[in-house]
Amino acid sequence: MFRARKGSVRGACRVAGMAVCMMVVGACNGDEPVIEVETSPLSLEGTSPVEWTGHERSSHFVTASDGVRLAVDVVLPAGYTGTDDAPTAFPVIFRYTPYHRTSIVPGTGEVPVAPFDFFLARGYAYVAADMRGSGASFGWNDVMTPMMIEDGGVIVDWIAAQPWSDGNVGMFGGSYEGWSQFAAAAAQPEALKAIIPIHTGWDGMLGKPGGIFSYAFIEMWTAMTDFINHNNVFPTFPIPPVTPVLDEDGDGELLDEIPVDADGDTWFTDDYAWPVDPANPPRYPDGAERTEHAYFNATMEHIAHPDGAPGNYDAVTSVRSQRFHDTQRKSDGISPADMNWSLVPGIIESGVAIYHYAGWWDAFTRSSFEVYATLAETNPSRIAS
Ligand SMILES: [Ca+2]
Ligand SMILES: [Ca+2]
Ligand SMILES: [Ca+2]
Repeated sequence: MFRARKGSVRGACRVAGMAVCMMVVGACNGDEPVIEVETSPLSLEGTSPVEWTGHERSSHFVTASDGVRLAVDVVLPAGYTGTDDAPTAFPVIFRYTPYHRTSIVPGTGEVPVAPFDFFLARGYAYVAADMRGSGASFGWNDVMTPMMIEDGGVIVDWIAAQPWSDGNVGMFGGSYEGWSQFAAAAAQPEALKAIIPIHTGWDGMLGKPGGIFSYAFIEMWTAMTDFINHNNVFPTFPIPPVTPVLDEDGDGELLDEIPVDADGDTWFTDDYAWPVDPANPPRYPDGAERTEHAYFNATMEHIAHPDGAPGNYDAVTSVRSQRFHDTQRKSDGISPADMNWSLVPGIIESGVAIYHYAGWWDAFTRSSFEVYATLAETNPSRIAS
């Protein structure tokens, strides 16, 4: 761990990133230290008092500019125990994720919100959104699809317009959820004040560290996201299906909105025709009929279809095809550089405050330092390990 103040060689680091930073620090031998890395970021000193004992969750669709419906969960503090009048508008912690905004536990129908109950107990609202092409959102994606940038801004603007929001939004999350914070910031929504990107997956070439295709990592990640984007129920898989947005039969239950896996292979996506065949529509655990089939239709939009209908692009193929930073990929014609460095002007213009958080042995330590070094002089910035 090195502790040091900001110094004259930071510009070099801005360009070259972590590896060179470490060399520069070594060369400076402590005389011209570079980056101050905080080493006690988890202190709870100064946090708001615990004044709420519960929460209320609801699900919504927010419509993107191209009409794609994005699934958003809103979790508000409940059970106020403070002595002042109970607040009705809250600052908001927003998580923008490809890994399910919330999951519903098979068998119980429970929808856990931990660890964000920490914030709820202290008077923050928690909002989580499924990226397009994931969870219960409609649409399709490739890795870091540019429309996710605009979507992030749309959702923050939507949050700011709600009566339970006090107009101040902060974001939190790691890896892809670190990138999504920079994406939302680049859209410059006025309410977004601060972000906490953790071991950020920033570089569009992160699947090719040093120029070499990290096949094992990308294959594993692709398989995992394929499972969760199909809302598959696999007995030993740690991420249950995403929480349905609509209670289409209005009985207060949500598990019954997930179609039956008719042939018992853990996937419901292979059991029914899509578009929905009115003569043989998806079946549900309660045997009741549905009209919209929102959960089924959203999930099916994530899937690559043999007839050429849009679906999520295969990440192994996508990353493999990205030979250089400026190589345009087939799915949407963008390059790895379009996924991150092109965000920088918008992030600077947003003025958002950034608290980077990384571990020395995380997969994306280099990314965290690259982004910190790039934005440290333009945006209020701190970094911790
Ligand atoms: Ca229901
Ligand atoms: Ca099946
Ligand atoms: Ca029912």
